[in-house]
Formats: sequence, C-alpha cells, structure tokens
Amino acid sequence: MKCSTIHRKKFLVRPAIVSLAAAVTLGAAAGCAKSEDDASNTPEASAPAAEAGQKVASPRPGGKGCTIEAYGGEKTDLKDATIGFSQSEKEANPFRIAETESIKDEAEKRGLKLLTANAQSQFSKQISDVQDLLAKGADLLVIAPLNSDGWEPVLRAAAAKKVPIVTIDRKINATPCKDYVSFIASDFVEQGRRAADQMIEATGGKGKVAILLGSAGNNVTTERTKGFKDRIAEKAPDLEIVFEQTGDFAREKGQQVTEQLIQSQPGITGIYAENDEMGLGAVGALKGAGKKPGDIKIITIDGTRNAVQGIVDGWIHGVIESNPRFGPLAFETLDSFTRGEEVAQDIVIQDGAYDTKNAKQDIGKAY
Ligand code: GZL
Repeated sequence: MKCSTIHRKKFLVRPAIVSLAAAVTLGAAAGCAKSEDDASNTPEASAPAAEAGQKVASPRPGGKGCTIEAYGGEKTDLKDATIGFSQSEKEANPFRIAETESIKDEAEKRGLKLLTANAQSQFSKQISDVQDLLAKGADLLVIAPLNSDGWEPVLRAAAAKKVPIVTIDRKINATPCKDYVSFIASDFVEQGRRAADQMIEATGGKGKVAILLGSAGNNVTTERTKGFKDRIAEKAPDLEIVFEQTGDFAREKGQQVTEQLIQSQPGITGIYAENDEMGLGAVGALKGAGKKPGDIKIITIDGTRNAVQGIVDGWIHGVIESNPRFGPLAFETLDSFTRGEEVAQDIVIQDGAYDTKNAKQDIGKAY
C-alpha cells in the first residue's frame, strides 16, 4: 500500500476526557504517490467509495483514557526514540504483509527509527523477539500478538525499562494503561455479525452452513465465531450450523478441511471462513471436487485482493474487511502519548466490506 497522509483530528470524546487524539481522518494523500486507494481505504459494501476525510478509527464507546503520568514513563519526542515492532505471523498471508507495510510506511513517513521482528507464527519466538527488541534498545513497542495469553515475561521486562507498549489487532489479556497503553483493533464480533448478514443474504436464510474457524488461543477467532453464531440465531433460525473445524487461518488447511467437509456434508449450502486464506483454500477444494462458482456460498473476512477477485469470479459471495493498516493509528497514538496527551486505551479501526455489488469497482482498495 502506498503511504497516505492522515490529518490528526483532536476531538472531545467525553467532557471528562479531552484532547483524545485517537480519531484520525484520511486526508487527501499529500507527498505520496497517488493510487486509487489513497483517498480512502475502508470501502463499504455497495456504498460509494469513502470520501477523503472519512474517520477510520474512534475510541471504543465507554473506553477510558491513558496518560504517561498514569502509566509511568518519560515524555519524549518520538523522533528521538527507537520503536520496536513485533509481527506475529509469517509474511505469507496478505493481511500480515499489509499490516507490516503499514507500520513501516508510517515510520518512514515520520522519519522514525524502527526495529522489526517476525515470529513466523511461533509464540515462543514472539516472546523472545520482543525481549530482543528491548535488549536492542527499543524505547517503545508496537506488538501484533499471535496469542492472547502468555505475555507476562514481556510485560515485566518492558515495565522494568518503562517501555510503553501499544498492541494492534489481537488483544492480550492484560491491564490497559498498566501493562500496555492502548489496544487498536477491529471490532471482531461486529465482523462476525456482518459475515452472518452476508451469509443470510446469500442463502436466503435457509440451509446448512459450515464454519472454518481461525486458529485457537486468540480473541479474533472467539469473537468472529460469537458474532456469527449470535446473528444467525437472531435472524435466520432456518440456517443450521452443522460443521465447525479450525483451518488455522491457513489456505492449505482450509482446503484440507473443506475436502473433508464436502465428503461428510454433501448438502452443505454455505461456508463461513474466518479469514480469506482459509476461504481461498475452500475455493480450491470446491474446484477440485468439480463444483461450479456459486454452488456453495462462501463468506470470508479480511479483504485481500485474491478474495475480492473471488467475488468477481463468482466463487466467493462476500468479504468483510479486517483493516490491517494500523501504522498511522499506532504512531499517532504513540506520538500523542509520549508528548503527554491522553490517548484512548481501546481504539476501534473501521472496516469496509465487499460484495457482488461493489467488488469489481472497489477491488483496488483490497490488499
Ligand atoms: C485479524 C487477524 C487475523 C486475520 C488473519 O485481525 O488477527 O490473523 O484475519 C490473520 O488473516 O491470520
């Protein structure tokens, strides 16, 4: 993704918490190579492309603020700091590629010193990666966690050095404004609900549905599953969930599980894949079984280019975006925090969506 300029917009979240600098709006890209996705990168399904200036994030309603006084640490200018970025999964999944690119683009745009590490989807390596970043002198950390639990050793080491942490994407089970400053992520329950709405629309609310679950041990899988199931129960009682198995967010496993699925459930109507890579694996399995586009309705989450192309080609019915472009928000939050401003502990990044009505025109915004 090309870099884009954001205009920081201070706004009053609640009279009690002022100058939270967490809502950032997309401005017209300035000083960056123009591309069709600069003006907006959060497409809404069958909605007009977002105009420049659309808000791409906001504090979670009811969330609290965090200040450097409350957290502990020294005010500093981000330009004088070294920031460590810990990525969880290997850069094979376009979600991770786009996420890392967003962090690197923003650090480069701001002229910041960035150290990076990739845990190759191994949690023990992510723990040692973060400890290594601290040893190399990181003054601030941005972490994209693989798992939600097991972070204590890192939190203790960072606290001992008074190194503030911002977590992006998946949630760690720890205390905001004590163990980490802010958590910036999509609303994954809402993603599940929106996927259910697309599945209901695709199937007419009747039939049998399978879920390709994400990997275990993180809130994304739990929340996308909860959102989907709750919505189906609420809106489509005649849509029966007859199968659920993890594909570990991986294309190959998604294909293997789907091959088993169509053997054990030959009458399956729809497949809800909790990420695009598994959804594309499912497409491979259906092709291998001689199915035709649209025989089985697939709904996925992420917003990768290959999956949106799958909508254009008829194999996938809908894609809910999981926006990986955390760079501007993460550094905006760190910048405000280190300058002594109050930042939101919990920031929700906005997600778009793709369906048969907007996939062709909006595919340029996919990653
Ligand atoms: C969601 C992120 C998930 C993606 C998958 O924000 O944690 O992890 O949806 C990735 O593609 O594996």
